[in-house]
Amino acid sequence: MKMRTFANSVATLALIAASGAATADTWRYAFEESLDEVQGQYAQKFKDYIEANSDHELQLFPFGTLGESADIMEQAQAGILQFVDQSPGFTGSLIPEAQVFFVPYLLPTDQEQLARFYRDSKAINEDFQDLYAAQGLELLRMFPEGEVAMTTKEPVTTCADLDQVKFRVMTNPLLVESYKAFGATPTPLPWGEVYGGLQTNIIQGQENPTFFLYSTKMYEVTDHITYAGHNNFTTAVMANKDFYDGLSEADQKVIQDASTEAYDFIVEYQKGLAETELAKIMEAKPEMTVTVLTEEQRSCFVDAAAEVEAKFIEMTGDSGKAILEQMKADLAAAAQ
Ligand code: 6CS
Repeated sequence: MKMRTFANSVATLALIAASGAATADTWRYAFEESLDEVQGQYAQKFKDYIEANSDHELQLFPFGTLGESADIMEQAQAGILQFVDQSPGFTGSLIPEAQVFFVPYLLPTDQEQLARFYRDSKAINEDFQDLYAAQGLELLRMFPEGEVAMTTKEPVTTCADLDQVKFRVMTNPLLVESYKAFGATPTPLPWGEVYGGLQTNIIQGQENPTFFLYSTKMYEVTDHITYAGHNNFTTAVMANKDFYDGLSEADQKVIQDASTEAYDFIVEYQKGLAETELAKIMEAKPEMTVTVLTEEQRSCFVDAAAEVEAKFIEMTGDSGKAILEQMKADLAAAAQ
């Protein structure tokens, strides 16, 4: 090869390497639910967008294929996975501030307000981005999965009914404090142990959004559904930060655009989902009771919120306090 041609080829290769443009890679994305549940629907939209707008391919790994939530997070931090969906319910020990999502009654139940909040919130799109980045993660998007309901073996109409109830929560210290304040005996467990735990009576209650109560057949192992309006399930999708930072600007843009596309889709997808899935539960098990607590009935849960908020600040200090205040400001803005 002539010297000039060789030099040109080296320069071209260097340019390609710098831009990262010419490689068609296979990226791996794991999440905590199945393909037809909310996280799986989001992941499929994200994949479709990436594959339609780049040469890259995305491999999806639903719940169970690579382990529990804690396992897929480890794999994402190690760079074995490029993308991971882990809910703050499992991120509490890694990023204590992420527990803010478990201060009861902080998030509204109104779907439109929530959709605006997750999309525009400074706390989420700036402050949490920095906190995730410090753990080697590029936070791409947080989104809601629906109001959580308690499912139990005995009826719940007030906090006193949770006395002596071993209540499964995600492995999150503040959620433990929350259910303590509600009067229950909180039992943190990974998701894979919940159905069996209820079946064998190791636990007698758990909480999750309505669609998940149907899809995971929680109605088979509990008899009562109670809505106290105390929380909305939040989840988060992120990329391994070294991987993300090493991408070309064009690839980063495709990922950001895919996140926006998937977000808009998932918010729309969930409209009316709680109602349709509750109807399916009632069809499968007509004797299931469904109770929406009155204001009076939920007052003890509301009262517990102040205690849990104080606990959150005790656990996270100034940084948690700042996030909490920012979230409140963002929620107020989203209410308008
Ligand atoms: O309660 C849980 O552990 C699970 N709940 C939902 C709605 N998604 C994934 C998570 O593992």
